[in-house]
Amino acid sequence: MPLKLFRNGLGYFIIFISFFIPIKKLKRSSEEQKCVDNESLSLTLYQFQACPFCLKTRRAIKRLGLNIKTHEAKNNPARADLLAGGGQVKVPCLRIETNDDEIWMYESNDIIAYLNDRFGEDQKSCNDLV
Ligand SMILES: N[C@@H](CCC(=O)N[C@@H](CS)C(=O)NCC(=O)O)C(=O)O
Repeated sequence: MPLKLFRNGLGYFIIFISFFIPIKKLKRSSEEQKCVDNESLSLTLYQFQACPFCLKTRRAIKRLGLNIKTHEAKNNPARADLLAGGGQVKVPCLRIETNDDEIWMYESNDIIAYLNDRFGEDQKSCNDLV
């Protein structure tokens, strides 16, 4: 219990500090942003508010200007959904819905790499829309 309180306190302290560290947001045309918003509908982030790895992931999401739904996995039903879908209650986890399947991606570094690859400066989709 004291360890849990300490971890939560530390998490919120890191959130507080990060509030003062600016995020340089990626610039897009409104057409590109609409396309990105549309693609983001298929993504959901399961997270804990005070988790540093989740904060890192949320900052990457903000930098990329993505409107991704987030679910607080401390509570049900999100916790139960995460366990049933991904197999473990570990955050952050990005649920990626495809046409006929879904992927539950764990590990903040993997999630950030995936988002950078899909929506970053050299993005593969929504690029150079007129
Ligand atoms: N290497 C992982 C670490 C993730 C991690 O340790 N997450 C913690 C929260 S900060 C967690 O989900 N712990 C399980 C629990 O608290 O039930 C990452 O970078 O995503």
